[in-house]
Amino acid sequence: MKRIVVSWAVLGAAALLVAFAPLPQSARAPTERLFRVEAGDFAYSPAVLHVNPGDEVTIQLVSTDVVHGLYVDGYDLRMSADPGQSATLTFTADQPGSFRLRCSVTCGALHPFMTGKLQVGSNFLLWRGVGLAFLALFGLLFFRQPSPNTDH
Ligand SMILES: [Cu+2]
Repeated sequence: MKRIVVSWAVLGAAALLVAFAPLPQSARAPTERLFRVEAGDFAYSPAVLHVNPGDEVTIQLVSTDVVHGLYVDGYDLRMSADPGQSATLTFTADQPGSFRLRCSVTCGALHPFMTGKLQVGSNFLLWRGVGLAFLALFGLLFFRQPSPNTDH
């Protein structure tokens, strides 16, 4: 019985650690990042831009069909590119997190689905969630009570 209590305490401590441990600061020095994003056929390519906090990010938006825009949620930045032309936007990725990119110019039927993502730093929330899920699963398997005997 005592062993079970100790095991629960260890599991609980591990869960707290996973959920609330301070975030490690990025060891990398901020750098300049250039992304060439092609916009066309209601999609961005690449659709996910991954940078480190503090990076100076330049997005070169190239439209391959009609006029497309690019709006960065959270950073409140927007740009648009005419067909066959490109536009550039430079900013410092000073807010960590995950930000949605979306087209800011109504470009056709699938315009609302033209989205992408700017990921600044690691997705810690996701990894914490994954860690907690694994701990819960482990706890469930480890402490599973023998199923009650339903025979009469
Ligand atoms: Cu568009």
